[in-house]
Amino acid sequence: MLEKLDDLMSEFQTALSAVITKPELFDLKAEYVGKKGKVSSILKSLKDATNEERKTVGAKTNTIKEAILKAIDEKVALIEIEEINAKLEKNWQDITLNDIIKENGLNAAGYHPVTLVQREIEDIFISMGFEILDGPHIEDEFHNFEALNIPKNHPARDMQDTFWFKDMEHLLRTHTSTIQVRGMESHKPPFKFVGPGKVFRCETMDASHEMVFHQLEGMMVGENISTANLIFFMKKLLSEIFKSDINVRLRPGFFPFVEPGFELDIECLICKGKGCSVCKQVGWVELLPCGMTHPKVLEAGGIDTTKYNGFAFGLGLDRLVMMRYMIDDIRHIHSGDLRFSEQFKEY
Ligand code: FA5
Repeated sequence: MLEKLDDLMSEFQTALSAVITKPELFDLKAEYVGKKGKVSSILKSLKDATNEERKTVGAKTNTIKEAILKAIDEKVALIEIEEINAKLEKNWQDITLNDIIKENGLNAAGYHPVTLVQREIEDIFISMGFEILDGPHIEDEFHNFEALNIPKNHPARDMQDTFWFKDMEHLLRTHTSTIQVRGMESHKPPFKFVGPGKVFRCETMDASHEMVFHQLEGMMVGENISTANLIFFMKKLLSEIFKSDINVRLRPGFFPFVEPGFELDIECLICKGKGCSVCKQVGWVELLPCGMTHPKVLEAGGIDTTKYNGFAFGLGLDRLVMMRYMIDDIRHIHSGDLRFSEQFKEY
């Protein structure tokens, strides 16, 4: 009987080494240590054996059963590692090998069009000596309104529908002009910077209005800054981005933080000025409001207005992206739909 058990163990080991998959392994387990398996039938056959035999054979059978179960557990772990390795081998991608990925038509990651245009604009301004600044999405009343010459109860607060926090002192910034205030707080003139970022307004959405959208603020403060300087930088920005002649118009615009203030519109490139849902049938798109910084704003920022002045602008980044890539509805930009973003894939 003891010999029979030794044979059973070596038979099991040979069978185990031939097993490749988990189902095969579970079949083998049932065959040897299952309820009706080979080990159980040896134990059952002991009912007619002597006490002495039952003791020695019983002990050995249990040892063998444990050895089989242990070997099966080890084999499960081995098979699982092999399965993972096989998956990795089949699916691995070196995301740094973009050219190879592109050449083979594989599905590689790319940047969102807003990121692409934002980076391009940042490069344009860096090349002209501007810094890039950032600011928080959650702001206080001072940075979003008061320091920008929009005191409490000023009708201009209603120009931007605000998401307020319960304390009615904090809010989701409604524009990147907050970055002007933070920039003035942290810099001594002369300085020039741009600050891109998300802004939030509780607005009804349509083809050109989102509740969460992007702006890119710009500010330059120094001695004898003029409207001519402002127009130079605006023209430079648009010519670098569109790389072709586009029709623009400058008209007076009211913003409490600039005086004089302007609205710079571009002819709608979606309909070529004929009128469509993006430009609300007027043929022009509001893109780049700007103006000479109001002295009250400079003073709130701690700047000596007897010596310095400046300009500021607040570009509507999503609308620029729409014009650049002929996107006829702003809601595509935040859709998260890969069929949309894959069209702009650049690396
Ligand atoms: C402002 O937000 C001012 N802070 C801009 C500014 C800065 C003026 C510095 C002067 C000096 P306005 O609310 O017009 O202004 O928004 C600026 C631009 O953001 C608009 O021209 C438009 O291109 C874009 N924009 C405004 N509302 C939305 C919206 N709901 N969805 C998408 N883009 C929008």
